[in-house]
Amino acid sequence: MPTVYLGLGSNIGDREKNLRDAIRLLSESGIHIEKISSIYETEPVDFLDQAWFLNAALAAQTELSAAQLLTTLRNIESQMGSKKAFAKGPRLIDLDILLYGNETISTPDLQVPHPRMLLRNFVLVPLAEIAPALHHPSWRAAAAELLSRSSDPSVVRAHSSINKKNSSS
Ligand code: GSY
Repeated sequence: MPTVYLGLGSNIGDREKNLRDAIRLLSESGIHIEKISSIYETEPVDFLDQAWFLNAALAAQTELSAAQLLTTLRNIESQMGSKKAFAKGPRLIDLDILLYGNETISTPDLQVPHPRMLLRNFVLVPLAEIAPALHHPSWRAAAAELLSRSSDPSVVRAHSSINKKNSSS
C-alpha cells in the first residue's frame, strides 16, 4: 500500500472541529491514518482578503487508487457541506492529495505532487513536522530542507494538536 500525504485546511465556522470531523471521516473511508501534524493557524495566500486558516497534514496508507482517493476526498468535502463560493476563496474544509507514494500523476483532474505545495508554508510546515526526511523523486531536497529554503513570507503559527484533542475525547 502506498503512503499518501494529505493536506487539510478550513477557514469557515468551527475550524478545528472541521479538521477533526474530516480526519474521522477519512479514517472511516479506507484511509489508515499513521501520523497527524499539529494544527497551524495560517495567513491566507493567493486570495488575501479572507479569514486565517487552520491547516494540518497527515500521512496514511490506503488501498484506494489515486483517483479513488480524490473522489473520496471530494465526497467528504460535500458530506461536510463545504462549497467553494469562488476559486481560492473561503471554505469549510479543503482536502488535498499532496503525495501518493513516489508517484507523479498528471491528469486533467489530479496533479501529484500537488503543484503548489513547495511554494506554501501552510503545506510545508505541517509536512516537515511529520516527515522531515520525506523526499519525492521530483524534489531537489527533503521536506525539512525545502521548508528552510522557502521564500513564502506568509505567517504560519502553532495552534494546537489534533492528537492531544483526540486523546482526551
Ligand atoms: O489550498 C487550500 C486553500 N487555501 C489556503 C489554505 O488552506 N491555507 C492558507 N493559509 N491559505 C490558503 N489559500 C487557499 S486557496
